[in-house]
Amino acid sequence: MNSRSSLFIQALKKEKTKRVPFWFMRQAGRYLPEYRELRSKHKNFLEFCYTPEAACEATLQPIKRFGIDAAIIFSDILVIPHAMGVEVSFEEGEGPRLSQVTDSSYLKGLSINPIPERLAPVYDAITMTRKALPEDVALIGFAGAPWTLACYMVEGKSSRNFNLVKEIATKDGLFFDRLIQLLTRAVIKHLDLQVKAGADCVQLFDSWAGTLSGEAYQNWVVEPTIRIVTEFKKLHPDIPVIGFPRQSGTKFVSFAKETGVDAVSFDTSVPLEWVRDRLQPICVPQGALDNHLLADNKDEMLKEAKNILSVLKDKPFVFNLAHGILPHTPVENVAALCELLKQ
Ligand code: 1CP
Repeated sequence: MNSRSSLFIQALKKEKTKRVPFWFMRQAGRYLPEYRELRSKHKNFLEFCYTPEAACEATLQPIKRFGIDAAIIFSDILVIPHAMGVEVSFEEGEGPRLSQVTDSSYLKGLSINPIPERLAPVYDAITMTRKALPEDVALIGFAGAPWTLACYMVEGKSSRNFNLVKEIATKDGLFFDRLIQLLTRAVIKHLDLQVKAGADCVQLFDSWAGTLSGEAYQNWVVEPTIRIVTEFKKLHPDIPVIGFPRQSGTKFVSFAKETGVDAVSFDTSVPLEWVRDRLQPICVPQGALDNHLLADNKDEMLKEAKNILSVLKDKPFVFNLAHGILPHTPVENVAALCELLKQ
């Protein structure tokens, strides 16, 4: 067995597995005491991400503690805008802050050329982590999808409704299309370099896909993903791609069909029986235990995990959460879930 024939990769390739493989979004993070300890040694979050030894250690922490089937490299989606020339910082308790990109005049200052050099620490962390991981644990590389990256770049921070980016995408389509095209090329480059460094699979996080509908969803979520998957597969035909157009509801099906991703990470916006009947026949579903249930109600959470397995285990499936592990999640709840999933 090697990492490219691990349980997780087998499932993504639609092969039958002896049990359902699992990993969790944000499996490295503040809920782990060893993460808080490591994090306290680095004053700023990006500096932490760009220190290969630290990123490698953070990636390995949940694997050592729980024996999970896949590791996700410790980094962030905002390293792409940062490498392209946007100012990015993470203020304690406030989330990300970026210098805004709101019209075509800002595009001159952005380039994808510095990506290989500026993100070299991420690729070094991947190579280091791949060497340190057990052979049967897959390593996931990732990027933010163009729409979600554009949300942060235009707004300059997180937002409740992303009104500004939607207004600009509608009123200045020429600018917005150029921004999305530029980000699409950046994402392809970053995913390519992560695979060359040792990633066994990649995931595309479109966290704010669910804020769009109709033609906008098609233009800014589906079309860029088609281009990313097409170009990526030319470079790495055997590396699985997982799409995560969060909160897409019934659009998960057309997303899967049109983009050609191998797997779709779904969430609690769709019922499990619907996932089994509509999504599982066309791609490998990944998901989708409620992260709040994991944090706040251990007994109900274990019941729901069993329910998810019973509905989806008969065809290729990867167990995950609907969204990342919350910082107040008891470690004990995650441990109990892992025990259940390994049985
Ligand atoms: O100081 C800290 O510990 C900061 C918290 C933190 C962490 C642990 C941030 C800031 N990023 C990360 C790591 C991270 N981010 C990983 C790797 C670790 C793992 O999953 O185990 C990954 C895959 C991400 C991806 C990411 N970053 C997404 C997509 C997934 C999602 O949550 O929807 C997004 C939207 C971000 C932006 C971001 N980075 C950090 C925060 C607090 C945010 C979200 C801000 C917001 O709510 O808009």
